[in-house]
Amino acid sequence: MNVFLTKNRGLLLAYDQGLEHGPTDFNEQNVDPAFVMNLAVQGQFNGVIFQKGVAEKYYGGQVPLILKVNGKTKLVKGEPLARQICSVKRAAEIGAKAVGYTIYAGSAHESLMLEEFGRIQEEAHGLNLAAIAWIYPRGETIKNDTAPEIVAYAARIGLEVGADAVKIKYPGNTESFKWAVKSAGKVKVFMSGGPKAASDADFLRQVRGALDAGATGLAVGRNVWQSSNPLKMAHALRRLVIEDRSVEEALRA
Ligand code: FBP
Repeated sequence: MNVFLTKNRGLLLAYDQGLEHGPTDFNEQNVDPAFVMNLAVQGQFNGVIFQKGVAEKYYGGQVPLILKVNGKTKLVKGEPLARQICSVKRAAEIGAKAVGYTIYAGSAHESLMLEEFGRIQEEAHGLNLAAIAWIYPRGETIKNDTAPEIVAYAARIGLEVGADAVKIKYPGNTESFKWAVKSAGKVKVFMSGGPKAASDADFLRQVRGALDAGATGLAVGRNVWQSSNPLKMAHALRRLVIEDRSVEEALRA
């Protein structure tokens, strides 16, 4: 995981939403993967997250790559299931330093994803790649995916299944996230960005809360590339996450 860290903190740029949500997330500028690749470089991100197709055509090599090896569209209804769609070997050939895999814990299909992640984690470690698990409790039985005990459970699942890092949702306050970070043990915890917040300051406050709880960093997409000034937001996040500044200081410069 060290390749994704500066001063033990990491700021990752996520851009797999084209598969997960479709172009509805995009505007004229950020619909172009080249724009986001350039943003990852200019914004000095510690990593960029692509699906295989985007990586093959747009990954420039200047920022460490996390290749998502499973995924699904939002066109399908019912209990969520995202199966493997890229091999670990192919991820390594494209230049990835880590593979990413989403586990919908609580889904009627979770056993398939747990089994698949188990195999992928072993293959990734065999090729010296990190294995990062997006752990999103979801499905009929999950009433509130940001309830503190659900977020902590997600974090713990990451430890149990052998992830090097987990990407989990912020439960809304530092105290609850502290328990999640503790539950993850030696696994690095990244807060997942989520839909665009009402203001930049609101989003930065959530991230500050996660960092104060012991998070290693943030994996963010929409709150950066949907911003009216993506590069400015990227710089503010870098000051917050890597330089450990306050929200006010991060917003200033
Ligand atoms: P965002 O910062 O845009 O929320 O990206 C994080 C992420 O995990 C993406 O990697 C993924 O495509 C998306 O969120 C999944 O969103 P959803 O919660 O709708 O499944």
